[in-house]
Amino acid sequence: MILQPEFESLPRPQLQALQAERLSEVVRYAYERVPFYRERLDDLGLKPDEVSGTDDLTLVPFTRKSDLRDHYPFGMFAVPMSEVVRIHASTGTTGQPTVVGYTRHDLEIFATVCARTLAAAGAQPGMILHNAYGYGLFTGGLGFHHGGEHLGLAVLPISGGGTVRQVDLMLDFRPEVLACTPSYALTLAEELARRGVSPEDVPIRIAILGAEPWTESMRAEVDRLLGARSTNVYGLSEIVGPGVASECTEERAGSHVAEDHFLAEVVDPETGAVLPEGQAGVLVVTTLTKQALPLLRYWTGDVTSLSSEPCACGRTLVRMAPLKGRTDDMLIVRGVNVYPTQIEAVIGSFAELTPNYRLVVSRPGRLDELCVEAELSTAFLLKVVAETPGEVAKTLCEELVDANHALRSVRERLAQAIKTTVGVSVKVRLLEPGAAPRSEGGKIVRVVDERQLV
Ligand code: DLL
Repeated sequence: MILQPEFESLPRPQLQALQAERLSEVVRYAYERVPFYRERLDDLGLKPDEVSGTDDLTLVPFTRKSDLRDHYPFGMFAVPMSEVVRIHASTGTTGQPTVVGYTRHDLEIFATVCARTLAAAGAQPGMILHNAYGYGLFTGGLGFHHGGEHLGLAVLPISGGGTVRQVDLMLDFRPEVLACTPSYALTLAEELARRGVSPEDVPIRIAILGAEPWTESMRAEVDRLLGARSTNVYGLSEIVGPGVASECTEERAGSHVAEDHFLAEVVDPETGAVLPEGQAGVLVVTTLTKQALPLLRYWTGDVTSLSSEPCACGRTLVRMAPLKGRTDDMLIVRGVNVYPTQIEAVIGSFAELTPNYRLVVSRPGRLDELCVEAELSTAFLLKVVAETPGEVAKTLCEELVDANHALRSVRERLAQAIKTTVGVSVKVRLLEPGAAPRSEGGKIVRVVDERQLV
């Protein structure tokens, strides 16, 4: 279902005209109300009316996370606190959190784009939404809460964590719609499988997953275990939260950007030049309608590409490809750029493994070492145990793997496949089922870079 066809299916020339009009308004608004933008543009000798169309946007410099940090907490707000009705913050891995404010109007936009996301995934009034995104400073929980209510869903504000209770309620209340991170969807699926609930008996039919990178193989696993059809949702707190872009259930091939509210560009990470459609670079977003925290050309750090190819769902909004990673969580291992999602995709092609893994980068000598800790599936390990005569050790130690042909083969084939696709030699450590980190509702930490600790 398309919630707002008047915007989501607007012919592109009209959509671009709307963007141009809103862009010139927001540039003037930011210039008049945010000292940071006034100084920036004055320093360049740029008058706000010189940015009258989207082509002029390249005149405006990028806004970076460090700019928000330098004006911590409220220095970039464009309205007095009397007009702010909500504050969120994202806890970065380093430094101060990024603080975001919303006026009542901003919250309406936030609820609307989340409602669009739910509708695009197939949710309809009358359905129950099991909302397991974290409630609190993180935007996921409250974003989908209000989005669900806006669409007319019955929202269960369960938040993240407490997996056993989540599954109890899921089996009692029978929600059709699940919203959470992809890693938490797998945690829930594992708990359901542990209880012997088969996918046909899991009530969930629609899962709206995002907030962290995931792959097609992970999607296949979630869909299979839950008996659901999952879609991807992208967003970031600085821009609004979830709902900046979302997949439609028809194609599930890239996320439609809510372009009437957010103008997307993809730029070269080195030169900052705008890249043509189809080329991967850093996503840069300009808010077109936000009041409390308007952002001009915000450097998201997320690596993607755009496509305006027509879509079967009828939306005309440009689509962004699933994230390749972030410019800043890209690992450089012995000079090779490695995105964790590339390794995740290789792991996903092994039936013997679960999608759960951890990457540990260290520098034991002078050279970097990347260890891929991959988790064996219960079914495969049981098969190995059944076929192995004699006593089998309870813990999966290196010696056991060395001594067992089937386990050794998985270890070698995985290392080889990663070497071929990613171009870097890795050490593989096989973990017992359940031993890799699991999400308790939040974003999962899959990469440990021990090089930074020395
Ligand atoms: O993660 C907002 C959100 C909540 C999105 C719920 C989707 C669902 P932040 O905590 O500010 O906001 O983190 C934003 O998370 O820049 C991306 O690097 C990453 N991210 C978000 N969605 C996806 C996704 C929320 N679908 C940062 N795929 C972004 C990959 C994602 N990465």
